[in-house]
Amino acid sequence: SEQASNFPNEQLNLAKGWVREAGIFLRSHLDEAPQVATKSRYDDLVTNFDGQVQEELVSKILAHFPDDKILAEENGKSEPDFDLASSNFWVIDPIDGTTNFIVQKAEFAVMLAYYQAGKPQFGMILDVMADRLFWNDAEQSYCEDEALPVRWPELETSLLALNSYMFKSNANHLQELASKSLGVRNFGSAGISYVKILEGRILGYVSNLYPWDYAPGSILLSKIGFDSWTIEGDSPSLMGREKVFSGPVHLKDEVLSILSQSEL
Ligand code: 2AM
Ligand code: CA
Ligand code: CA
Ligand code: CA
Repeated sequence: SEQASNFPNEQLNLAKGWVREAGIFLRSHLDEAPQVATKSRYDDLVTNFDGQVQEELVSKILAHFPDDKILAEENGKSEPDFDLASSNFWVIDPIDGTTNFIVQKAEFAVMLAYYQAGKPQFGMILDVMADRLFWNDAEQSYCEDEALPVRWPELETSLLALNSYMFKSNANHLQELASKSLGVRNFGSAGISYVKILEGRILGYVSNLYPWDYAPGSILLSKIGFDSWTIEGDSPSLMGREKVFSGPVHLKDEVLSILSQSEL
């Protein structure tokens, strides 16, 4: 197909190596106490490793693709200074689940997404401690070399992942949604939550997310019959933070009709 022949295989194959190298770097420095700083509030943390991993990924990308653009969480790259609708760009979260990285040394991810002429092409999530890479080509998503099946889960027989900040601040309609499910889980990492969805362990994820949190997972999910929407039912804009539901397409209306009554 035209879509398959245009697929950026060179970028995909390079990015797999770069993300795996980032994982090796992080695992090899785990016995080193990270330098921790706060960002917006006491529980919004960043370490020296977040910046180092991002700089390494950015320099590798720009060495191969000097005209590509970058949208990334750290180091002043968090606002797009290019046209999202027409550019070739990379969205990077160098460590997703920084608090887990600091406190648990587990359940964190390195993530990126690639867009060609403004169109999503591939997402990549490395579960660093499990050393498992989730990625996609034009047709399917994979964990390592294993293709992930399309799924049609139902709420009544599935678990939901919820963001703990949202749950603390206004739980009313999240609780209504949660009560229709088998139970809720909180993983402390958007990337790990997306991995659980891709594996069929979790039905969906409700959270308040930046583009680098939801873009990689959303592209991966699009190959198994899932997607991400704002509470209003739109595609997230890649502009700033948005309340996002990621889940199966066949449950979009049911879930958003519950969430849209709330003031999350
Ligand atoms: P991060 O670790 O890359 O910051 C749980 O905290 C999840 O929400 C993580 O994936 C985290 O990504 C993300 N997140 C987004 N905004 C956050 C914020 N302001 N504070 C803490 N975590 C945030
Ligand atoms: Ca962060
Ligand atoms: Ca993140
Ligand atoms: Ca991060």
